[in-house]
Amino acid sequence: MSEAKIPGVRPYDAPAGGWGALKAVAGALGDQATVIEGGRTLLSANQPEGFDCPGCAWPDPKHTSSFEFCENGAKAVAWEATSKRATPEVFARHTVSELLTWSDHAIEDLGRLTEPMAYDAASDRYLPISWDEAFARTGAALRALDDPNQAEFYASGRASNEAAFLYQLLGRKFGTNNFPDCSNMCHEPTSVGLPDSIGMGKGSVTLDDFDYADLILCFGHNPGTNHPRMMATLRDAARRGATILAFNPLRERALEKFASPQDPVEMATLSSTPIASAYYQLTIGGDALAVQGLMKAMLALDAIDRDFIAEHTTGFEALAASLDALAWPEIERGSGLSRAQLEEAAAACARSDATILCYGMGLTQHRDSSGTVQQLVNLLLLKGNIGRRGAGICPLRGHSNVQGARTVGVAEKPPAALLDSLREVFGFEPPRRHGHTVVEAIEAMERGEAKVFLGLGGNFAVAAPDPIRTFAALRKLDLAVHVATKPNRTHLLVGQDSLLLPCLGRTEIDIQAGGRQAVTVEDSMSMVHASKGLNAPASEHLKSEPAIVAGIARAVLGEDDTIDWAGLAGDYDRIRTLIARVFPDAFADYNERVRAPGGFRLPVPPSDRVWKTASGKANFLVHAPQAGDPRRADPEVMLLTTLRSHDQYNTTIYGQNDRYRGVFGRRDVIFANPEDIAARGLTSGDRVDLAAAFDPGDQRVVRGFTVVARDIPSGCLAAYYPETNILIDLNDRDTRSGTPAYKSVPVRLSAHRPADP
Ligand SMILES: Nc1nc2c(c(=O)[nH]1)N[C@H]1C(S)=C(S)[C@@H](COP(=O)(O)OP(=O)(O)OC[C@H]3O[C@@H](n4cnc5c(=O)[nH]c(N)nc54)[C@H](O)[C@@H]3O)O[C@H]1N2
Ligand SMILES: Nc1nc2c(c(=O)[nH]1)N[C@H]1C(S)=C(S)[C@@H](COP(=O)(O)OP(=O)(O)OC[C@H]3O[C@@H](n4cnc5c(=O)[nH]c(N)nc54)[C@H](O)[C@@H]3O)O[C@H]1N2
Ligand SMILES: [Mo]
Repeated sequence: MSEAKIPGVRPYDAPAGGWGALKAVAGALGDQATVIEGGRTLLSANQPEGFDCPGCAWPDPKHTSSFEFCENGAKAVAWEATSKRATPEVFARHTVSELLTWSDHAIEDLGRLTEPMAYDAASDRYLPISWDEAFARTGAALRALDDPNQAEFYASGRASNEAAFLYQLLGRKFGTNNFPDCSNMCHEPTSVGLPDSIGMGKGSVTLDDFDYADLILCFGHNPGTNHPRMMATLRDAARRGATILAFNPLRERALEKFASPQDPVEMATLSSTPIASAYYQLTIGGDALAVQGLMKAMLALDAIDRDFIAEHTTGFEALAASLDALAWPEIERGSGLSRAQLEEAAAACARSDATILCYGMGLTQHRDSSGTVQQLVNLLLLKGNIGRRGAGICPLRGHSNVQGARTVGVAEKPPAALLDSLREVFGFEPPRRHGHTVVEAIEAMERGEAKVFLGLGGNFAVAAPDPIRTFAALRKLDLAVHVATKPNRTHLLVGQDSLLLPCLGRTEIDIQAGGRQAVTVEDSMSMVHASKGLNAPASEHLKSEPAIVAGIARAVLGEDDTIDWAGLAGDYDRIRTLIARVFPDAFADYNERVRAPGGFRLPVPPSDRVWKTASGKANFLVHAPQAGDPRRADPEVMLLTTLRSHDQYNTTIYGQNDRYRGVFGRRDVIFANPEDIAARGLTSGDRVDLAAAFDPGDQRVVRGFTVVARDIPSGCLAAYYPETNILIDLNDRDTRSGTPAYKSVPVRLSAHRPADP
């Protein structure tokens, strides 16, 4: 494979981190003209008195006394603290139809929204309106609905606990549980799979556990790009001799070697630390069978903790029987790993007295992911690796507060206890009927049943699968209201009426009637802490998210509503007091505890081996084994996994490089196995088309991308999201959680043929 000849594709041999990362930060700050303020801004990220980095949900070390360096955190901060502005004058120059022809990067790169705007169909432009009018229009549209379930309250995971709590209160008082949430596209299999297994839908480890683990298993996540601060933790673990094993179809550089930009020796000598000692390149979607192979081999070694199993679990016999019935050839075929490889990894599991299992989107975005998550738990339970120091399950959450928003009630299937508590504290009867997930919300819009969409952040339409159906569904709305920091494509898919409400970001000073405010967030490890911005707001017209939600609430529910919305938005301590009343076990003394440096940890019963399941124990759950993906019976059908590049944050594309994968200045590439390329009469570097495998029409095609040979298992392809979302069928999702199967998209690869005119 002569990659050197492909424009923009060249080998990148350096470790992850290192000087490349420092150079990239300087570039990101320069591009957004945030150099002077940005430098100061960065120094406050994840400091006890600063703001929570909007980059990811990895926790902070307890004593953050020195700046924790993170390239992609720096990009996220620079992107928000930019000096570019999407003012009314900018919108006056471009029609919405014109903006729709721009790239996702170009639309957001217009900069920060500065004033409330409303779509004007006559001129096909967004024009400024007053806040009062924006609230009044939203209130009127919601009140005009025949049924509160005709509204959808979407949330993306950057909203603070305070904003999210008010949002769910507004939605429920209005009368619906329609809270489609970005987690429906992300870690929903964790929220659905873990409770039946261990009684809670969150991870069980703390950051300290990584200091004591013998073995760390990494399934389907790319920390060098998506959780860069995790690299410091993995590096420390590797250096003190812990074993790290990676299970990933692609060889991700950061899981191979990492140089810490904070280590003067590594920086001066250009050396690095090896991370994973073995790298298992399983087939896309092969995780459930790989884990079953690991367990089968562990049983053969008798590497199980019988006392733990007897005292703390149910279902072991059934699991053992299912593994017994599963033949090795089936495991090998379905996982793409050999028996010898799995036995080698199982031996490492057997040797370890404390194992942590980390996983990300490579595991959760398939058709059977909730079941796969339960298999991960089975593997840990075999040796009692939950609720022990140095051991546990570690789902790597996405957005910086996606977990917190869920905790405080943004959930389309709310637990009865939450609704009972809301009734008691607020004296109204909350709706009991379950609401819509993201995909269900799209279907409801498509049918014309959902008429008003509110988005608290995010880029709903671009993040979702199937733009052909999803974009058309949004255009059917009576009203869309987008609370956002920057413009994006979802805002341009206008129906009858559309409003853009500009909000403060994490980095900005938030002053309300009660003085300067801090918000609170929860990280991947259930730690809750405060976040306080320090930059001047991007515009004097911005409102905070809690203030916007309160403004909408007053317009919808009336000025005489029994909830003092204005008072709550004026002083967030009062919101936290209410959160503490609704969730007394988790948030008692919220205001006091969150003021302690580092914050506090929410109760995580599995960490103490308390199992809030129906059986009162941790449950081994049998997962009907499925050897490989039946859709691949046709040898021409390949599975595509859709990934993030190093220069993007979900649908926000910062730049065109994916440095660690050796791609520069472009995103239109498809990684494929060299033999698969040859078998189709192609050569690495050729232009190709990728078509949805089971679609009768010819619209679901990505045309003219360049195929690049890579070390990836046969039958597997990888390409960037969101450019490839057109290939993903809306109906293709995890059967139990509804999470779109973004990581196993059946496609056909062929030589490029220009579209028919
Ligand atoms: N800089 C930056 N940080 C981010 C984000 C971002 O976009 N940019 N996004 C945030 C969000 S919302 C999230 S959810 C997280 C996402 O963080 P990740 O979960 O790391 O996200 P992906 O880029 O989707 O990478 C998934 C990894 O899974 C692997 N993979 C693909 N298919 C399979 C499979 O079938 N099995 C296995 N075992 N592996 C597979 C891919 O090769 C890739 O390494 O990051 C968060 N942090
Ligand atoms: N093919 C494919 N599709 C995927 C995925 C995949 O791996 N493959 N991953 C899925 C996952 S894991 C996720 S989480 C979703 C992401 O889905 P979303 O969370 O909906 O998308 P983002 O791209 O994170 O949203 C970006 C927008 O958020 C707004 N924003 C940024 N900061 C703030 C803020 O502080 N407040 C407010 N109100 N708005 C703000 C900006 O306007 C910006 O344009 O995408 C999903 N889609
Ligand atoms: Mo996510």
